[in-house]
Amino acid sequence: MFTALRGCPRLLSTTTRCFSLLPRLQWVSRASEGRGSSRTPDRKCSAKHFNVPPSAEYIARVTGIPTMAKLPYQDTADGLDAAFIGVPIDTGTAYRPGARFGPRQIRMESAVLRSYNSGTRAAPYESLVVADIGDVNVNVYDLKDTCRRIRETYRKVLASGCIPLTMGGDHTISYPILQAVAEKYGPVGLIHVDAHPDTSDVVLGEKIGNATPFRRCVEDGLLDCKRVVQIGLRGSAYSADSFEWSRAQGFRVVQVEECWFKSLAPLMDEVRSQMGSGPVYMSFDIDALDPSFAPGTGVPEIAGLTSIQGVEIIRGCRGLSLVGCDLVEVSPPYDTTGNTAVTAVNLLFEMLCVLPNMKYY
Ligand SMILES: [Mn+2]
Repeated sequence: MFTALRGCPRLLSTTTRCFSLLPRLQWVSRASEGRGSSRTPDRKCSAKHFNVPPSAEYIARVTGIPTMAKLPYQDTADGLDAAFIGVPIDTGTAYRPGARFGPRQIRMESAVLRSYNSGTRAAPYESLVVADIGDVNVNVYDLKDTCRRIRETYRKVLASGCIPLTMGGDHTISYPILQAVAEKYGPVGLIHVDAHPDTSDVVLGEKIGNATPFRRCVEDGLLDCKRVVQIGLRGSAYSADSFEWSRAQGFRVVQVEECWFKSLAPLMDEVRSQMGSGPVYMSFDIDALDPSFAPGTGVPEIAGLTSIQGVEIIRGCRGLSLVGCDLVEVSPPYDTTGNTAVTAVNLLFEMLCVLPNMKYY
């Protein structure tokens, strides 16, 4: 409705003053937008009907039910090009808990988002039909059952042709998500941004947890190992050659020391060449960023990437055949300012803005 009214400021101000109409102004649904050609006056890219979040120019940020980016909620991925989906678990966390509250906090802080990317001039809501499809109904008592539920949910999401943008949740979730992704696409390229390789074999006797997902992915043949890059790895380790297993699989390992004091745009030129035209999944652990930017996370490590470098990595994925993205390990109880979640919100928006078929002004 907002878009329909954009060209009619007098009508808009009259309408927004009318409190009884506010709930209807929260979202522009595809269903309502289709009624009458005047409702899409300034869209040039497609005849599709899009979901457009309300603008804070007219609808106060603090109003409404907090879906991701103030998009409409729907309970399946049907009809969507991309969907935000939460996986609220921290039962795979080896250290600080709290990531089960990540999706809720990300949604709440996402009220800060606007509809366009001023840096790249991406117009995601003129390009793709996007919605928030809620959370996977996890089993908080049983991590393996949770993995089964994630896998089955993502099978359905992917079968509908939708690209999932996942809000974690601890990093365990990338394994069952990639099981579903590889079922559809075969072994995929992976851009893994993290302080840690997450390639342990067994931790405390367990094969499934937030330190093991990418070891399991390799064992299951889910990754095209020559098209895997791990960026931002650092910290104290259990041995001196902690990243050797990754290199032995054919992964490119970019330790954080290679990232210090420089733009990562040149690195991403190389990563795009490495990924080629095949399907690529992006997994972004918020702990890749320095704890000064993102303290609210499970296993913080100092001397990490800057927020700017995080954005450069994601913007450097433009042009790739991204088939899914996740942003994991936001732990709101340790996020005393909320800025870790705000950072996660903006990184997820940047992910949305590099998906295939994006329109840029
Ligand atoms: Mn991780």
